[in-house]
Amino acid sequence: MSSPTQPPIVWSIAGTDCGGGAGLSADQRAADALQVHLCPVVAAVTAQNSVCVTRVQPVGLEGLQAQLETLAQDMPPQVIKTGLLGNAEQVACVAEWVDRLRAKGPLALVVDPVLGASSGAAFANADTVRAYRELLLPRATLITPNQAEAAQLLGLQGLTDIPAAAEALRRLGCESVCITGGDVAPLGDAAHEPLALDWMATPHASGWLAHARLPTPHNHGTGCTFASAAAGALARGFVSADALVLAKMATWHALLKAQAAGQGPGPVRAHADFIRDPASLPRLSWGPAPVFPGAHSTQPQRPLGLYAVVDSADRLQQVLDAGIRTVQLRLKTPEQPTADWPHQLRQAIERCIASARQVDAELFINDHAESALELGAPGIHLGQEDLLTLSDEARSRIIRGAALGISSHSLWELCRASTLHPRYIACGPVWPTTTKAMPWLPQGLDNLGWWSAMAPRPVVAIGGILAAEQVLAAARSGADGVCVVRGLGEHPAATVPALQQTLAAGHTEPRFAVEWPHSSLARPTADSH
Ligand code: PXL
Repeated sequence: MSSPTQPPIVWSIAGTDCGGGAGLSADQRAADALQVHLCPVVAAVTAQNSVCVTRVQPVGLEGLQAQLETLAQDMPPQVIKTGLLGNAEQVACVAEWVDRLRAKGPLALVVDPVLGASSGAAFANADTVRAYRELLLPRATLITPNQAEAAQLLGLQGLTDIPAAAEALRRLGCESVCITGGDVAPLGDAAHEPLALDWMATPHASGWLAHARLPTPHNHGTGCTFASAAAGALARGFVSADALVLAKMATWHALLKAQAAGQGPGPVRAHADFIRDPASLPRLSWGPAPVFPGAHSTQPQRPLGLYAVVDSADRLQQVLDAGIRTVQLRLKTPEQPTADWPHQLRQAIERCIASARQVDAELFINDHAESALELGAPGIHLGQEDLLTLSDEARSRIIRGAALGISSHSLWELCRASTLHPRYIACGPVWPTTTKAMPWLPQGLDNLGWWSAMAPRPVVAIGGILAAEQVLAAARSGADGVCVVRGLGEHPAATVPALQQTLAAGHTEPRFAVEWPHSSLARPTADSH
């Protein structure tokens, strides 16, 4: 009876908390927030309240098998998430089921290695820890240990180098790792807000996921919420890096909504509203140092409007004459540059700077950051791959010297771009484009609308925008700037005025409703992960 509108299915194999805080209670709230269907498979029954755990009773293997067998016949999962598993036999049972289900189709596995309660009670003996290491980690798409659990899985007393610990865990076979920081003292000093930092290491991106730490004592179920939210996001088709961004958002928002229930720490409360709260968007560091520069220079407030990409100083002059006031100069270094190339490049940049200055247009030089800074360019546009090759020092030199525009294609790239307080964040490709070859799926108006509502800086819609209807739709999605390349035609003076009118009209019309974003990368489905 499955229909296209059926929500994705996540099995959570975990413990109950009769106090309604952690375990399957938290998992259920997180799944509801992510709008996926949760099948709560009970692996252990705990007796606990908000202050202490008094008993942990693993269910018998037959009882666990019966639940899984029954579900498999009717409700096969996109994702299995494990929480509190009661013993090594249960861990082995889950591993077997993962293999059985993967023989039939793709299945992601999220392992939250619950080795102890936040109140201090131990949940796992040495056999269980070994079973996690040998049976579940090698099958896991993503694991979400806190620092104490990561150390235990690695057989260490504690962690000194968290990124190195994440790599060591990945060498045990899990595809992605996020070592959460909720169990450690916050980083921060009098001058900086304390941060809640989680280190993520995934095939697509690594870095510190950071959020201002919320000053609440009510944090019961934070780890369960985080792992279940990540599982829900994987079930919705996001890759791990994006799933972790969504999990961080959902968890931060759940902490914001947390309330006491009992005398001890109350439960965090995941809620579907997290996806539309711009304050919930975390930051992602560019490298292994948790560097998040403060907002710096003041930036122009005017709308970016129609945004042109040009490949010569002559074309730049044409689009300025046509009335465009935001331009990117994209000069690709030839495959076999002549001896004169550096000179030509500098000359083109200098001419463009002078032309833009004359009409007070904003000019962004694509790439060639060193030359652009040296020649006093007002703006620089960089892709994330290029920014990633730079040091933190080099990135901060760029943002001190020029306005910065940054491309972004995924949730994690949006979070990374936000750390540099750019003049704008580009969201693309909105529609399929032939201008640039890339792995990203079209963002569509749903992602563009979400970016525009959530990004802390103005958003530029880019990619495949040729016609007036597209400019209108991009404006109604909330894009501040709209990039048109080929669509300006050979004679921009003939096309620009109408496009500018359309863009302005779009900004005065009611905005499209903000929808859930979709994944901008296809998740591999063929192999076991
Ligand atoms: O937060 C880990 C956790 C998981 N599952 C259950 C728990 C706890 C912590 O208290 O009680 C059932």
